Amino acid sequence: MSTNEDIGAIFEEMATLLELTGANGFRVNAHTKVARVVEGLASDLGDIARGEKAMAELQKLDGIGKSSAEKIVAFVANGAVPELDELRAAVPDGLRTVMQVPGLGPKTVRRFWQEASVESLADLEAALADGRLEALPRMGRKTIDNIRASIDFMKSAGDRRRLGVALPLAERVVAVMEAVPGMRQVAWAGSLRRGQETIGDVDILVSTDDPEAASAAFREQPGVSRVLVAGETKSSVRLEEGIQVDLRVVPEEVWGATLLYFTGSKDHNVALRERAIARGLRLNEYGLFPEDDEAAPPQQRGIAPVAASSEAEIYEALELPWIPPELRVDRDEFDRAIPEDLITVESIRAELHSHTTASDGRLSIDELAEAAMAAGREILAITDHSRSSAQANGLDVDRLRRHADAIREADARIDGIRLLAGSEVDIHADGSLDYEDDVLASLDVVVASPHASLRQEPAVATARLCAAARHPLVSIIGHPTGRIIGSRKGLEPDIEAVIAAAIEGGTALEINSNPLRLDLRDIHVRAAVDDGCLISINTDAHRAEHLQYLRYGVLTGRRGRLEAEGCINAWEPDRLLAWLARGR
Ligand code: DGT
Ligand code: CA
Ligand code: CA
Ligand code: ZN
Repeated sequence: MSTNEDIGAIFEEMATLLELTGANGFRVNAHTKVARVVEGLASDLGDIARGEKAMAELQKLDGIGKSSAEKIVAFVANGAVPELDELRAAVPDGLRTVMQVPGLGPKTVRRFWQEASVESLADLEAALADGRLEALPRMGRKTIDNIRASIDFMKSAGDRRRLGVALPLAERVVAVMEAVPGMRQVAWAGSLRRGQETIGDVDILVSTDDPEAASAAFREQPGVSRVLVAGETKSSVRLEEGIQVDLRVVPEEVWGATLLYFTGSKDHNVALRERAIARGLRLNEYGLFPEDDEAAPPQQRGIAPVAASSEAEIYEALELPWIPPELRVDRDEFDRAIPEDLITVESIRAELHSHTTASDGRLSIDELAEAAMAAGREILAITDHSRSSAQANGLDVDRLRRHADAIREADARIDGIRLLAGSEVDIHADGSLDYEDDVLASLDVVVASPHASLRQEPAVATARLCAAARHPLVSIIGHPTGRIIGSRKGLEPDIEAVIAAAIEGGTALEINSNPLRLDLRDIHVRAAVDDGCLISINTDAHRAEHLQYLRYGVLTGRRGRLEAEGCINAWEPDRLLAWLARGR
């Protein structure tokens, strides 16, 4: 994290803690505002706060007063803010977990704490069970039921990590291993290589001339909180982030067989072994061997494998094409042709869903355009929130018109990227949209997304999404279900019906690449692709770094058999622009 992000996080935490302690709304908002300002700054606050005129310079920034400036200076000088430490001491630790229960905000949590002595998740469950919460004034039956459902959902997610957490950690471990002398090959396998939305543990394989050095480097790498296994060919550690990483040291001659085995899925492996048996062969993690009815493993008897060094060679010996890891699930990857042109990060040319400071993003139009260009996009649609998303500073019609003018003015001025004026329009609970048709028609792109009423009955949700998908002025349905992985189930529509409506309306369904969302999810993408529905992969960037989420959306698309032809973001820019302009 940069200093600005650290300071932003501190002010956000202070705002939450202040709200929990019952501070007045004005103070709470002042802290939230500082967090926003700080995180959106291009210059490094560390430099400013270390400068001679730090206090004066800081107070020149919008929203930063004397006391905020003092906190920033204190943090940069000592790495601590006394007021924050006091707040942390005043609020029970367990309330942080309670705050994570979907649907519970600081105001409600404060009431539970003050009026029902809830100081932890366990307390909350007890208070639900013994009727203490229901006895509180103005506490509806429905709210209580929602809290119960949210806790169940939180628990069922278990301790799996999101792809967006596990992948950067795996990259860090791979970088450590690649630097070890004698290293030949390093790769991750398992659910991570298959691009699953959540990861149980990270599996790393290496082949090296110096196994001892590799294992030592792995166990002694920065960020290890515990060594769980320390063997010659297998080590296992827990990282400070709470995730387990397994290392296997593999002879280079059997690299392919081991990579294949540890990539899984288990079901895919089982199916491969059955295929081997049917061909008089035996497949294990050391290779594909001729079957000879001996019980002892062939590799221990000096039997030479038919294939072992590469995955492709093993698949070939089993009369299969090489199957991309994202498709290794044992559903129909053995029976269907492998898609020839599976979507890749490199093939994506357009970002069609993004936010600026006009609503809840952190960058100006120019900064976002710059960031998108740097990330290699040729087209950028700026789609700030619509008026009903008040918490996200949604735009009323007047502001929207002025914003669209500003985007078009920037487009005329900035070379190297095409900017499109758009909106992320709320889909109301009944399927109607948040702006009138004449407003929508004046835009280049309309992303219609559900943000509120995400606990609807499935049939109502289906009708809602279908209505939006059929609307002639809607280009894309954004994060169609609104789910948040591990914390909010979101809408549960009849996905086939939504796909049919999208095809009828000429609308693309989004894969939102934010690793908290991945919405559409893999199986829904697959259903859409099979039916011939167009897909749009977007990052929903609120900051420059979010543009890097693209890879998570792409992995999800690949798991859904999405090819470049079916993804509008991969089209030739002229083709995409013509498609977006239809009916406007
Ligand atoms: P995860 O970690 O729960 O997200 O899922 P995976 O798929 O990474 O599973 P993991 O870490 O337990 O094992 C990695 C791979 O190793 C797995 O995908 C397939 C292979 N594997 C592990 N144990 C077995 C097994 O008992 N039988 C077979 N056929 N394969 C296994
Ligand atoms: Ca794993
Ligand atoms: Ca594992
Ligand atoms: Zn958005």
